[in-house]
Amino acid sequence: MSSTTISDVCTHAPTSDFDPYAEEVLNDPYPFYEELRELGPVVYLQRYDAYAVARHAEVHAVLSDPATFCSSAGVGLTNFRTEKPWRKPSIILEADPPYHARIRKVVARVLSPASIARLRVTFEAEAEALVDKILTQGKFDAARDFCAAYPLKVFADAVGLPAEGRENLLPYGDMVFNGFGPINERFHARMNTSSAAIQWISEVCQRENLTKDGLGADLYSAADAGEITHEEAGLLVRTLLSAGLDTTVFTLCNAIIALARNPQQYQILHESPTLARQTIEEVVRYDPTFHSFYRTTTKPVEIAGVSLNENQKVLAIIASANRDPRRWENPAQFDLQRRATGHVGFGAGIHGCAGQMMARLEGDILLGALARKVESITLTGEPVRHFNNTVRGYSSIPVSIIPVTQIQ
Ligand code: OVM
Repeated sequence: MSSTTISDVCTHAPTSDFDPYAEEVLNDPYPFYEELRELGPVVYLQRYDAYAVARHAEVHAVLSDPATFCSSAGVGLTNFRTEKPWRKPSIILEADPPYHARIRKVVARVLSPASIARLRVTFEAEAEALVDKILTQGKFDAARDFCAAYPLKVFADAVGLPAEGRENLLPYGDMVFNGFGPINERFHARMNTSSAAIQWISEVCQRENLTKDGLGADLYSAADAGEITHEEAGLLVRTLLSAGLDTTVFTLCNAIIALARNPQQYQILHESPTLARQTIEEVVRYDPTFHSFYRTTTKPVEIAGVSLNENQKVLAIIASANRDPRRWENPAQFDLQRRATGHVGFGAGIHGCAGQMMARLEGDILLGALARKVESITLTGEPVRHFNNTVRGYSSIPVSIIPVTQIQ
């Protein structure tokens, strides 16, 4: 009678009607995240029949245990065990060990610090040229002319894409990231206008449409060496194009907004441009592009005393973990001199962002060039938010900048 079973000591998760995809949440999710974190370590989201973890410790724990919290059932709301994915699943993002490890090894090598180091000289020259261009403009749209322009040039060149048709890249990524949420209006609206983008993407993933010396070609070389198949190489080029543009573009947007709204922080960066790398790190902690993704339980499991059944979707809210006061001092403060290491803005564990060194390289170089040549950045109007189910950024950031020399 007095024997205690696991189910006696486990509590149920508190229920919430929180909607991660509501416009007011996407506009400013942080107050909602605070509420979720305070509700408990695990919260049941009744609208979506999913559980959410919003504290740093649980987010980290979920991401670090892929045997229990798997990715092969999809990292969006759609459960691939019971529902049909809108596109062929990613062979790296939406895959589990041991298959995942074989694929990841190839991608990790292609995107390793050693292999991307050769890009630095070109990336630097392009960053200098872009900063010089915006300096001649003085007033411009930072989202379009700076944050989008740079990755669309340097990353797309690095992959080995043709110059023609790059306008398809951001709409394609927008669809992919909407697709991790519910199949809602936002998803359909983008899907309806994107058949040309899907077509273009599938063509440029083919070997004959890529340059011979880019990252895409490197993936096909791994196929020649027998590490992956040629079809897998094509799917991994698709991964580079899905995950590599909107993400870096929006991270640069979030950096510009954080710096423009915290002029004393920009001043610190301006005085010590080598802090550019730390700035990117703090941006990815403070206001990460990627807000949340799901895992699916492979067995009954307990998280912080709460029992979950098998085959449950669990939403890991990484942007909330990055603001958890249990982990960070003054989490809502943008402080580029803080120790931001340990944030989960690039995820964690075996699925941690494979392109993070590339993202840091681009951000470091571009913000460094900006910091050296620009005295100050001022918003000249309201930034326009871009609404997407999974990633947060801007479609327009009107700014004016003052060049260094003008004041000297
Ligand atoms: C992929 C993929 C797509 C979007 C994001 C991502 C954050 C990966 O197709 O593999 O990682």
